[in-house]
Amino acid sequence: YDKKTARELVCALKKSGIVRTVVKDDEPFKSMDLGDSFPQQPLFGDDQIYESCAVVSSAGSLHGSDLGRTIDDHDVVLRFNHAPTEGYEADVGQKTTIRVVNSQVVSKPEYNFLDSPLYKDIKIVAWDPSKYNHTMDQWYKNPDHDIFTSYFKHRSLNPDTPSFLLNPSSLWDLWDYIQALMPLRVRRNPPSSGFLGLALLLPHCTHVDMFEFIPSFRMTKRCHYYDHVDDMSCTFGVWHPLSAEKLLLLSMNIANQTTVFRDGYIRIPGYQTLGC
Ligand code: NCC
Repeated sequence: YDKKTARELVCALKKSGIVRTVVKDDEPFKSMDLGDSFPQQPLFGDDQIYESCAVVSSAGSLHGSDLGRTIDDHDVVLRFNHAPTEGYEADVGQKTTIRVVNSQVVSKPEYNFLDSPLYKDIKIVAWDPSKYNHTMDQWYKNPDHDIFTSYFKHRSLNPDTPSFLLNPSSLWDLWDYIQALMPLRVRRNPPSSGFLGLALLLPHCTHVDMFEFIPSFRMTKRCHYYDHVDDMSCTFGVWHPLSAEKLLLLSMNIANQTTVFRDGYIRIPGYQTLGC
């Protein structure tokens, strides 16, 4: 992959499939009369393009970064899981347009998915890994964590919050893309929420800035900016193919090295910008 240009890598990602969410007519939800629970409007209109988009990783190296204003200057700001802004505005900003949440956050009581204001009045994309090649019906019967109960409850409590379920086959499209470009075998686990966030935005942004996905000089062993746990596997991966994701994204980057390693973000041009 290192012989490919940024454009070739980004356009190949488009070719691997636009990320899809579950829609009304997808089985088994249609037959179960749950189809109408999904939002009527799509996550983005087909032709909707934003000038600038920010993907804010939850990395420990955001701590002390002072990137908050730079992040908030973007038209769209995407965050992950329960990563807070309150109390961390100087480093991560305060604007949130979309949150990508995994099924642990949706299903486990300690994250308070149904009641916390973090998950209201923004767009939400919730995901849970299916097994490779499983149908949606098989996934519904055997999710990794029970995402469905809380997701549908959240829909009925907050009908005006556009919250979507990711079509899990999109996760495996992304995995196939990563594996096809890697010289080594990649463990068959879905990409991290970070990679998914980028793939969601590339069709709809002139460019996407990803904050501390490639660790800057601020990197320590710290896992998250919002807690004090030290764990290098948060940055380099243990279950997700996170290092492979990061190598690929660094090759898609068009920002200079000062921006990447001192300021702490990479810039990836959107599909439309590149004419993919
Ligand atoms: O930690 P997590 O990830 O919520 O982080 C969101 C995204 O930020 C990027 N990241 C994070 C930390 C770090 N040091 N470097 C980074 O680059 C990654 O791209 C990551 O995807 C997830 O992807 O959903 C994940 O979720 C956590 C956890 O479930 C939630 O935070 C809820 O507590 C997973 N941790 C565990 O299961 C223990 C993590 O593996 C993946």
